[in-house]
Amino acid sequence: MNKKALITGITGQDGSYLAELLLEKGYKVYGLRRRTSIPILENIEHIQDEIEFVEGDLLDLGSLINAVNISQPDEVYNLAAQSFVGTSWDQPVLTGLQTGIGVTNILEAVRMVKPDARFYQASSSEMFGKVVETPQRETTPFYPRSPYGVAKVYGHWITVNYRESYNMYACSGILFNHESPRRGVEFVTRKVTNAAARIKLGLQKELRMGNLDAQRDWGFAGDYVKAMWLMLQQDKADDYVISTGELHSVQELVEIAFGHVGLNWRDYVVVDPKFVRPAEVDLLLGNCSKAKMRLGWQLEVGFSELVEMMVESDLQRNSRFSKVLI
Ligand code: NDP
Ligand code: GDR
Repeated sequence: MNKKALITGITGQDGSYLAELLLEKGYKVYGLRRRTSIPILENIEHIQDEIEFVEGDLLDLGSLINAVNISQPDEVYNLAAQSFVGTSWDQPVLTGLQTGIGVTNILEAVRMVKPDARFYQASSSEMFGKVVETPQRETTPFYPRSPYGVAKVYGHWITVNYRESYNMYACSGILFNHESPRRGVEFVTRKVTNAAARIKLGLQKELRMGNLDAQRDWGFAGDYVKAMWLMLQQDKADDYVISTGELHSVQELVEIAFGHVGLNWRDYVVVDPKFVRPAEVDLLLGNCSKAKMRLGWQLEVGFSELVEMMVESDLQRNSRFSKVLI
């Protein structure tokens, strides 16, 4: 019998790569989708016929109970969240509900309907926030610096708590930034690669940015979803850091992206205080030795390769518009 998985956040970056991976492995994939006035399925257009969609929302417990009931999953991946850190200052309450309390809702649905299902929670390096220890690992104390980070800390601990309270197989993956051509355009990597492509094609004149000195540990989303799956295949549920162990600044990202299309970034990039955050996370660098040792997880795509892959994809996507304009 094929395994069954329920993925929340299936329309997002990670949901789409995870759905592809599970379909390849022969899973029956159910995707929780919320109602929108215009459906945006860009990331999963190519596999939508293979996915069974269930309508629901993390804020609506009844809809989650229904989704778990319909799918009777062996594995549940909770990837849904208000995931943009910047927006979390503009909508802190909604972020708290979706990114924090929403985790309790889905855990409750699983506990009530299918308590033996294995559960994955999408935790985040944003929980580390202000540097207390570097590189950061599973035991590093949390010091979140945004309403998003605070909500993720709640989601993390409620997952641990359900494991300890109900003996559920519940894991929390503390993933560092991971990117791809399917990344939302407001996140810094995609904002930069999209702008480099558009400027090259004559569709945009400049790029307005926030803090160029921020440093991150950026990996490829396609590699990271493999770690999510591995976490649910172990004898015992546990929490794992997933990262590359390499640090790069936003400025380096800009240099590589613009360099790839033969432009000097200094001619186009303008620092705009509008994009500087009220409280910044200066540096995130992960130590994922536990995942490498216990899960046998490995990454395949390096930083420059990732940025170049994203620029190439944005060149292709945007050249459609430039042809229309010509
Ligand atoms: P995206 O923003 O691309 O996707 C978020 C998904 O959540 C979308 O499918 C969205 O649906 C869905 N969603 C949002 N709110 C609700 C809700 N109330 N009910 C149901 N669905 C909802 O995020 P990513 O794919 O990048 O990230 C996946 C998860 O991993 C998130 O939880 C994120 O916080 C976390 N994470 C991400 C990291 C990264 O670097 N990408 C690193 C660490 C953690 P819709 O299409 O309808 O908007
Ligand atoms: P982050 O990702 O906040 O780390 O959260 P983002 O790409 O938004 O920012 C990374 C860093 O770049 C700096 N920065 C800018 N960021 C954006 N978006 N736009 C800009 O113009 C800009 N200029 C500089 C930011 O200040 C920051 O330091 C991501 C999300 O995917 C979360 O959901 C996830 O949990 C974490 O990664 C790990």
